[in-house]
Order: sequence, then structure tokens, then C-alpha cells
Amino acid sequence: MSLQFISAEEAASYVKHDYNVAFSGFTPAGSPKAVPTAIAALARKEHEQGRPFKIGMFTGASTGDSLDGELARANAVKFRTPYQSNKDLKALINSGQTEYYDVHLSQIAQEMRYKFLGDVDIAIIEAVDVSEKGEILLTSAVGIAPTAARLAKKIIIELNENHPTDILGLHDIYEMQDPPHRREIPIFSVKDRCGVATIKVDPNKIIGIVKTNRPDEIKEFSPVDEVTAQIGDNVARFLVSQLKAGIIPPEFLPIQSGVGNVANAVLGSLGTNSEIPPFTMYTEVIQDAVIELMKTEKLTFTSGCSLTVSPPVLSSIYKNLDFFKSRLVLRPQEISNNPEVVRRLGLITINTALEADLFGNVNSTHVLGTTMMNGIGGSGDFTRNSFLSIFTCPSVAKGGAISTIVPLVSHLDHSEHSVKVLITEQGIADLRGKSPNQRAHAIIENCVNPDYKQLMWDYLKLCSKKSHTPHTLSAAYNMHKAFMETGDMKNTTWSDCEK
Ligand code: 0RQ
Repeated sequence: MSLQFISAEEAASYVKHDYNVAFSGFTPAGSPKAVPTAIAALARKEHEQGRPFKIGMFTGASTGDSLDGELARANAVKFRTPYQSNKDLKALINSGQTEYYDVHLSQIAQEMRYKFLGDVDIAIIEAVDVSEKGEILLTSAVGIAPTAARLAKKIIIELNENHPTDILGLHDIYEMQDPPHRREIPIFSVKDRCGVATIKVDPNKIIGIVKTNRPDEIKEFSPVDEVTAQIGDNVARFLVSQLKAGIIPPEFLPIQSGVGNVANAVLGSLGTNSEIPPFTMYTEVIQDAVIELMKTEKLTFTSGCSLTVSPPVLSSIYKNLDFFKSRLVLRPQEISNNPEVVRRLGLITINTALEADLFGNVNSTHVLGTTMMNGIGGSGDFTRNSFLSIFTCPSVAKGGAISTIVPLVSHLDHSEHSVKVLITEQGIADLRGKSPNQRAHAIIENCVNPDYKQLMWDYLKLCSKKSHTPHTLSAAYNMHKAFMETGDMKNTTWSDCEK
């Protein structure tokens, strides 16, 4: 057979209402762009004709605007999983028009294989190259592409000329067997490779190839400000203390760092702290700050799932591929986030909380317990299985009207049993080996903003009855209620609560 080039519009015409469509990519890196835009146009036409057109979407994580954004604005998303961060898609999710399944990123490929999520009707895969034999060379991310392409009934390739074919060798494609045949993942150090360079599919499944040259749609981070810089410095200071205490071994341990502005600032601080030795990363998202650290050789090797970097940084990688190929590997998210490997390698994991409570429970996903922010992403994969799990956040949000430390989180993503250290710009609460009461004291003393400290001590006093976890359930959400009713948590009172 010979593979044929088709237009994005023709490719889109193979996607039908109610199909489950799987997309390559992880964050905007490696996500298809031309075909999703054409699917959105098709959806709009169908809607104009009075016909329904909505699809189920499986992705690696968030995607670019021409995927999640276009399809959301066309109101063409029936179901979406896993992580997302597009504002238009969020609006659909939070108004109940799109069903969103928020799941750990390491689990999505296996849940597709386990048939938890239905058939994959079409996979749309961004590639640098595809051979007549069905070998697909991916672009800047791996995500769920290997599983999506293997399970899909049909495949559309979006061939993106913005990436060089010399990228061959950057990816390490390895798909796991399912129980009861599963074996260990043969990764014993960050640098180990256990797979192959390309995805291999039955070429008869490939409907056609759509050519594009559109760059990844990566957003810039907010510049590091005083608060995020202080959080970063506190993380670095804490890790140095652990190194000096002999808890972190002298050669250091691999770092995982989450997404967002805070995570970006933390990495900057680790890079500039002279007491932290050169280190490695076993992480999912490789951001600009990671590449900058690699260039200075502070970071000696990075294993990740996507090159989520700005266009100039991506082109600097492509210009120095020999340097980066010996120091970088891109893996499927099932491997980059795998609990078995995370625990074996002993990762230091650093993720961001929206809110944390006095006992170390963390909410990473739901504003006021109801509005979806982005999703749990990989934070659960890493936190639960790490050598040392750290959560960071500014002590207040929304100009101080919200304390990010509350009596009880309004949604639970990471429980007190998995969270070992909490760090804000105020300081460091080391929760290891502490009872709930001791944790509450450590968090109020070290992490809570001065504007909210007295309020928190007063809450603990309310809970003076002898109990293992000092709570007063009738008061536990008073701070959230005060924000909803008055717009400021500082207006909280405990006076009407049972003692
Ligand atoms: O909103 O910009 O409208 O003011 O939340 O807050 O401080 O800029 O934090 O960009 O680092 O993102 C948890 C969302 C943090 C991210 C989260 C408001 C705040 C602001 C963002 P505005 P910041 P960041 C592996 C790791 C889950 C997935 C994960 C995330 C906005 O890190 O999605 O960890 N994590 N994956 O004002 C109401 C509160 C708030 C609040 C902050 N308590 N209540 N709003 N905000 N705290 C990587 C992957 O999985 C891909």
C-alpha cells in the first residue's frame, strides 16, 4: 500500500458524531493542530444544519488552543479526559456541557487498554515522519500516542514540518503488558532506555497524512515575582538542609517538578543555589527553565514526556540535537509518571497546591470545591510514590482575600498520608513523623500568612476537645463561606460554632 496525502478537511470528514478520538501530544507540545481545527469547522457546519456533532476526546494532558480551544468554541466536546487548561474548554466543563473525567496521567493509557473508556475510533497523531511500513516518528511529546495509535481503528497522521527528522532517537517508546502478564519496567536510573525510537502500527489503518508546519502553542509563564521567588528559595533551602543532614544522598536524587508559575520559579532557585549539586530530573513536563539548566550543566540528564518549551528554546534544542540527545529522553506518560519507577528512583517531587489544610491534605484542582481549575495531572502519580513529596503555594490568593491554608480542604487530591512537606513564601512546614495536631501547629507557625494566623489559632482552640484530628465540622468551611458571602476570608468568624 502507499500512504496518501489528504487535506485537513478530508481528514476531518472521517470523524463522526459520537466518535471517541484520541490525540497525540502532552500539553500543547506534540498536539495536532490542523485536523482538530478542521473538525471544529465541521462541527459548526453540522450544528448549523441542526445535526448533533460532539466527540469524546482522549489526550495526553492539556493541549494547544487549536485543539481544545477550537473544539470547545465549536461546542463539539461531549467527553474529555485527562488534564486540561484551556479557558473555553474549562467553561464547558464548569457549566456541565462537557463531561470531564479527571484521572492520574499515568493511568489513562492503561484505562484505554482495559476498555474502561470505550473504543478509540480514530487516533490523530502529530509526526515528523511516517514510513510505508507504519513506523511513526513523533514530534515534541509522547503522551498516550503509542497506546492510542495501537488501539485506534483508524489513524490520521498530521505531518509537521516544523520539527526535524534528526529528532530520531529522542523518544523511548515502551508500552506495558497488562495484568496478569505485566513485568517490571526495566528503568533503574533516570538515563535508562527500555524501548524503541518509533511507534509501529499496521499501515492499513492509516487513512492519510495531513501536512502542516504549525508550531506548538506554548504559553509564556508569568515572570518570577517576589512571592514565587521566595517560595523557590525556601524549597532550595529545605533541600540543602536535607542534603546536609544526610537524608538526601550526596549525589542528590532526581527531581520532578510540576506545572505553572510557581513550579517554574522553584526550578530557577534550584538552578542558582550553589549548595545543590548538579542533578537529574525524572519528570513529565520539560519547561524552558529545565533547558536553561541543562545548558549550564547544572542539570545533567532529563527524562520527561514533552518538550513544553517556547519556540525559541525549541529551535535552540533542534540546533544542538547532539548535545540534547545524550542528555534527554521523551517517554510515554505511562512510563514518565509510573509509580513503580517513581518509587524505585526515589524522586523528590515538587507540585503546587491551590489550597492545603492544617493537617496537610491538598486540593490541586477545585476552586471552592466545585470549579475545576485544570485537573490532577501527574501530581498524584508522583506525590504518593516519591522519596520526598513537597507541595508549594503562595500563602494567599486573589490579593489576600483567600488564605490558601484553610481548616479543611474543599476538595481532596492528595491526602495527609502522602504529603510530607508544605512550603509557602512564609516558610517550611516539615510534616514527616508528626501527628495531625503537631502538623497543624507546624503549618500555622511556618506557612500561614500573618493576616490569617490568629484566625487559624482560634480555629484550633475551637477544636480543643480531645480527638486525634482536631476538627470542628460545623466550622470547618467557615473561611470558604466568608469568601463566598463577603469576598474575603478575613471576615470569617467562629462565634456561631459549637464548641
Ligand atoms: O488565578 O491567575 O486568575 O489569579 O489559581 O495560581 O499561583 O499562578 O499558580 O500557575 O503555579 O498553578 C495548582 C493551578 C497552580 C497548577 C495550579 C488561583 C490564582 C491564579 C493559578 P489568577 P498560581 P500556578 C504535573 C503536576 C495540578 C496539576 C499538577 C495545577 C491561579 O499547578 O494545575 O500539579 N496543578 N500537575 O489566583 C482560588 C485558591 C487559589 C486560587 C490559587 N485557594 N482559591 N483560586 N488560585 N489558589 C504536570 C502535569 O500534570 C501536566
